[in-house]
Amino acid sequence: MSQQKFNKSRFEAALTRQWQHLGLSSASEMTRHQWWQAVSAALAELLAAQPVAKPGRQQRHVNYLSMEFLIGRLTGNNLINLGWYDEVKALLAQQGIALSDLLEEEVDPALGNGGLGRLAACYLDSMATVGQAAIGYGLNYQYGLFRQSFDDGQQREAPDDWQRACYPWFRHNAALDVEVGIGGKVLKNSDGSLRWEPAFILRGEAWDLPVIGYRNGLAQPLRLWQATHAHPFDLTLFNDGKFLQAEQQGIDAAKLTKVLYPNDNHQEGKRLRLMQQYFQCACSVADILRRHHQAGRQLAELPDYEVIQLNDTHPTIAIPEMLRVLLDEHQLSWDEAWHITSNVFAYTNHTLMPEALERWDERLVRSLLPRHFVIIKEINQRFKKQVDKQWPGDEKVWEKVAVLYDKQVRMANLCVVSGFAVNGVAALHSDLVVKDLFPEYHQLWPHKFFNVTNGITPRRWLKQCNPALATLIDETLGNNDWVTHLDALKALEPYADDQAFRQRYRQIKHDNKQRLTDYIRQVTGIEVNPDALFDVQIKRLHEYKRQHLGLLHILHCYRQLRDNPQLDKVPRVFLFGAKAAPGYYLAKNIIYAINKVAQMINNDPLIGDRLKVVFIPDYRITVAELMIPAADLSEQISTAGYEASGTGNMKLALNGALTIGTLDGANVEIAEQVGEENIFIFGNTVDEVKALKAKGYDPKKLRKKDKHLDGLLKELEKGHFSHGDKHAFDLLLESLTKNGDPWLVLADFADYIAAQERVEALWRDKEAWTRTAILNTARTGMFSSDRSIRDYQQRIWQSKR
Ligand code: GL9
Repeated sequence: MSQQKFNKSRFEAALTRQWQHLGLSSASEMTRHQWWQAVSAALAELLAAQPVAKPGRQQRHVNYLSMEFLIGRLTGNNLINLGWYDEVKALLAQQGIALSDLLEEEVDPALGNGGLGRLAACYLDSMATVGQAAIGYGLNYQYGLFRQSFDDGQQREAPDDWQRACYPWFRHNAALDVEVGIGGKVLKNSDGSLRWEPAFILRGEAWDLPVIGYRNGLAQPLRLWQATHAHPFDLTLFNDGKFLQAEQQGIDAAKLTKVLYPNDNHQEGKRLRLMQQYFQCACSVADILRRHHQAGRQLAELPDYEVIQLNDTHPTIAIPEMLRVLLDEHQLSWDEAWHITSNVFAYTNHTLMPEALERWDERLVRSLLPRHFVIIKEINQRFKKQVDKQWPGDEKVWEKVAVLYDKQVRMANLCVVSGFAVNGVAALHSDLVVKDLFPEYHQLWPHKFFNVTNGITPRRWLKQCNPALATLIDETLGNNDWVTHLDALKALEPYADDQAFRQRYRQIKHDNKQRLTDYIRQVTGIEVNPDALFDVQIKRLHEYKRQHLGLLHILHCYRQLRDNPQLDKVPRVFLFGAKAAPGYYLAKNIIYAINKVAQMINNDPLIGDRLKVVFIPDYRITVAELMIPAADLSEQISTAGYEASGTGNMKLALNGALTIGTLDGANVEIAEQVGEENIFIFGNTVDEVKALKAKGYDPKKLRKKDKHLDGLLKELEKGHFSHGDKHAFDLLLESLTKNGDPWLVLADFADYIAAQERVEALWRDKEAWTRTAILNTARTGMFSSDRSIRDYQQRIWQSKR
């Protein structure tokens, strides 16, 4: 496939239809927002004619099931992938409209929480680009992730009504509507087989967004299901004059896809969430089977043509749903249905944290999905026989591997038992999945386990967000092969030693920092100096990610300058971007602490420009696109063993930020790629963390020994940053001391400070710093999500089963 040419007159005609539709008499009457709408809708219309990727021979079609797709703004990205950006820009310029202004009108579709949802979006981009036929299946939430603001430093949440009803990239195709049952009971047929009689029927509407391959003429759907009631009006009630009641059921159905749950690495266990999961899975399974039948294929052939990749355990209920449809609606035998199902599903694990591993109360599952519960019990019983053979009478093993245990359904176990592949998301993480999480399963089925290291799309995360650097690379290498073959950046290595190149590279970083400086002024009123070192920590707020370790370092720097005002210290701007789940009070307390410390430092005349701390509100994809190209230092400081991969770490390194980080997740592979001398590694390793915990780690002892650290904590305790309020940071401080410092913040503090000193030393040598930054860009090509997708193809999707 090759790029589709931009057809000016067709585009103009489509654009004209848009403003005519608005009842206007000329394009010039449109507001800027209407311009964005009209341009996007016109493009969407032209795109409807794009072909979808056809699976190659021997290639299975991929169904990527995810509760989250954090896609970010689409219009600019789609223009770049289409290769039409410059033409549309020129055409609009003739009308006095700046394309870049118009693109600012788009509200981010924030249909995800963080890394996991963004990964799904990068994978869709890469599948379309490498020609892997695929559909992304998710939910069309009315409210995306909440909007964040700060009120005297405290996080406030507001609903994110992103106006999905008039989002111009959507296409709704009523022919794809699906009916989904819920609740009710299981009945026995005369032949002894079972049948589910649901209490309610919902309707799932398919809302498609186009995912456009990079200049290859391909577009394929991201299909987001939206719930409505199958019969929005109860006509009997209506005819009885009970108008309000008549609409009642419709209102309940709409609740289902109203809001995205805002948790990160944490399960809440809410009934509505399980309903969302089931709704998403039932719609998707029905759609997959509909396409399969439409292609004239037999059910038994499903595994030859389709693979269903589960993005974490959130869509696990698709497994019993597939079995239910095959057994009850197609009358297959258990063995036939099992053979099909167990060769179709593959599962990606994204976390080892126990509180994130989903378990559902048996009673809840039974009440919402009685037939599925019977099926899960059957899977469990059959699996028990297998376990009994391998470990006769060993209750300890069974307790670990059972799908159903203690009146709970364990979704990860259901995935491993019922799927043909399980993968972790970085080399270290995949090792831990086998060794710590699923050792017994690995013993049973070693062939099921894989690693696929995460990746990021270079289209959005370099070409789009850092156009100046992209152009420099194009010019230097004499081509733009890197956009689809990121390994080609290797050829930049020699330029690390070229002073003129370094000068240009540094200037681009500086310009990006200036752009961010302007944004910071606009949203926070804080003035920062673009010549300072921009030290960036952007990710969800979570204890294991240790934003509070970053905070301790800030306190350390502040102390240094107060103790010695003449100290020649590298000027730094500490930049944070992070949302805390609304119910995660400790995380919110960390935000509050950072903001209060920021207020004091930013207003301390003694400090001036030498230290600034900025917590940028409402961190989201669009803000990441501004911050990443402007970062000098990338903070990746999680407790080793807890960050499964990280993907921000990859984006930052690719854009020339140096990493300060622990040997965790993909940091390990980043260090391998860029070389130990081009990264700042510190802290306890996974094995050291385990050993420390095993021997009974006591932060209080550590604090007693380290007077300096003790002094920093005391300042927080005494209300120095909180107008004398000694309890302002209780949650944070209790976790660090009284509650045993579960994330080993104090244990890594000294080594972290030492690593930060190495950062300062290198920063003082501008040329050496830039050289290292260039090597980071040149050597992070393997973190392209195109590579990840090829790994999935080779190791999982297309492998012989
Ligand atoms: C996560 C991991 O925590 C990250 O380390 C990983 O990079 C991503 C993608 O594989 O998955 N798992 C998880 O639950 N989240 C992740 O980011 N959380 C969110 O998406 C908020």
